Parts: sequence; structure tokens; C-alpha cells
Amino acid sequence: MSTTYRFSFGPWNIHSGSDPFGPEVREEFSFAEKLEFYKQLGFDGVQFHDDDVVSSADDPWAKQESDAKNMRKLLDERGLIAEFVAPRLWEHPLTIDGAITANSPEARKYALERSKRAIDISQIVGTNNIVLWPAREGTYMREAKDPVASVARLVEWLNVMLEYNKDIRILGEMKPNEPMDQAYLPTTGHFLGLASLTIDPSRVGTLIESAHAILAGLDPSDEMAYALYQKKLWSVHLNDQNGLKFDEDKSFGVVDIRRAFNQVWVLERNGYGQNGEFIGLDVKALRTQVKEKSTNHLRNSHEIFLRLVDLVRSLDVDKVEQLRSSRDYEELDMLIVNHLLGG
Ligand code: XUL
Ligand code: MN
Repeated sequence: MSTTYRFSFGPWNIHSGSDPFGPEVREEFSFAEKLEFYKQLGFDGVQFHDDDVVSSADDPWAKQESDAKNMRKLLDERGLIAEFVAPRLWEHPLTIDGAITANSPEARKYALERSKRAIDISQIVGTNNIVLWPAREGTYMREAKDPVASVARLVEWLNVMLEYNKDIRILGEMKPNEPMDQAYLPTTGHFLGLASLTIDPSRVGTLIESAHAILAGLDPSDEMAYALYQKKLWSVHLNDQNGLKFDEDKSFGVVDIRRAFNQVWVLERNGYGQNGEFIGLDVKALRTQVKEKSTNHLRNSHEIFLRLVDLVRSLDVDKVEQLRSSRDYEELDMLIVNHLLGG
């Protein structure tokens, strides 16, 4: 059965181009304008941080609830689906040194309360998927926190969330560095190891981002395979990354088309998307783009993904098997490269 893929992105993927070294270079589209791009560009799913849904995660609950209900209405009117809600635990003055693993009990309490509200928000916008990107759950210098206590605090956070709402599932999105020097759970394997220690491992899975795997020196398609085998690949953030530097969030496939092909291959051949999983694209427009062309990275990533699906479907699998059996990997190299070059 061939999968009909559904695509998603987050409102942060259409942005004004500021970076740590320079201010905005184009005017921000309003949220209402961003929503109109979804269907136009071929997307059905919206990924949210809690404060993408509500105007402030520190507002009284009554205000957040009404904001979330309004958002649900906007989505329903446009035939859009909320894919996940992620508590944005890394921007608040209380969480400068981390949220879940902060040394400050006040910061940890804030993280728990805010995360529970993010779950409440998810229920209103219509998704049970909660994404945890543990942005500041690590250190800038090794001695800053107790590493064993930090791991325990991450498990405790998972347990509190799983206990708080029995319908949700938690998708860990792991990244080895940035903003921190060292993250406590740098890879999917680290996170899924901890998942098994929680009160309900069946509700803890993963979202794998290509660039994050590459930053950890790993191959994204192998990372995806590892999670797929465990039936724990519940979302992806496809993008690309030119080596070990800052998290570039380049358009999918623009750096290494063969690496992108292999991701599509592992997803397609293992039925990813057949249980409603989205193809999420966590891509950023280049800072050099003008406003009118600052959604092309989404259009391009979507198109590159679909073209790679065609290539995966038309690959001569019998030939691949034959070359695997005869251990003729030079010929296999050529088969793949020829296929990608259209020859
Ligand atoms: C950070 C990252 C985030 C998460 C959602 O590198 O990828 O955008 O995907 O918080
Ligand atoms: Mn991401």
C-alpha cells in the first residue's frame, strides 16, 4: 500500500530572518497570514509551541483557554490539524539555566506547571502529541549541575506528564548541543533508554530531526530506523545540515541529496505515515530571502521529499538485493548514484 503523505510545519518556520548576529531582515507575516500559507503550500498539519497557540503561557488559565479555543476555530475553519504542542521551556527568565534540570526548585516547579498547561492546550486544539525539545537541559560547563540528578529529573518530568493526562503521548526531540554546550540526552537512543524507566513506556516515543542527528555525528536514516523498529517514530523534522556547525535547518535534501534519499527510503519502506504520522519540515528560510520569497524553503522541501518518494518507489529493489548478496557495494554505489542522477 503506498502512503499518501501529510505534511506539517510550525509557525516559526516562516520568520523574519534574525540570527544571533543580526536583527530582522524582513517584516514578520502575521499569524493569520501564516495560516493561509499552509494549504497553499500543500500542508495540513500545524506544529505549535504552547505560546504559538496562546498569547502568553503566563496568562491566567481562563485567558489561555479562550486563546486556545479561538485557535481551534481558526484551524477547523481552514481544515488544518494541530500535530503537536511543545512547551517552550527555554525562553523564560526563570529557565535561563534550564527548566526540568535547573538547580533552582522554583524554575523546576515553573517547568512542571507550564508543561501541564501545554497539555491542557493540546487537548483544546485537538492533539495528544506533546513534544519535548529539552533545549537547556544540559550544561555550558561540566560542573554546573549534578548529571545523575539531572537524568532523574528528566524521568520525573516524564512521569508527572504521563500521570497528569492518560491520553497524551510524549515525543522527545533530542539534539546534542545548541543552545547548550552539552545536552544531557544528546540522541534518540539516550531518550528512548529513559522512556523504558517511566510509568508508561508505551506513551513515550520520539520525533527525529535530520539536522540534530547530523550534529551528533549520526546518520539520520539509521536513527529513524532505530526508532521505527521500536514503533516509536511518531514524527520527524526533515531538514538538512552542512556538517558540524550551528543548527542550520536548511531545506530538506539541499546539502546531501543521497542522505535525504536514504531518509525517505527508510520512512517509505517501513510504513511511516500509515498511522497518521506527519512529514514535519523544520526548515528555515535563508536570511538573504526577501519577504515575498520567504516561504520557498517550505515549497522546495515539500517538493524534494515527494520527488525522492518517486525515486524510492522506482528503485530496482531486486537489483539492490542482488548486489547486497554478492557484496558488490561499488556497483551498489553506482546504482544509487545513477538513480539519483536520473540515469
Ligand atoms: C530546535 C528545534 C525546535 C523544535 C521544537 O532545534 O528543532 O524547533 O523542533 O521546539
Ligand atoms: Mn525541530
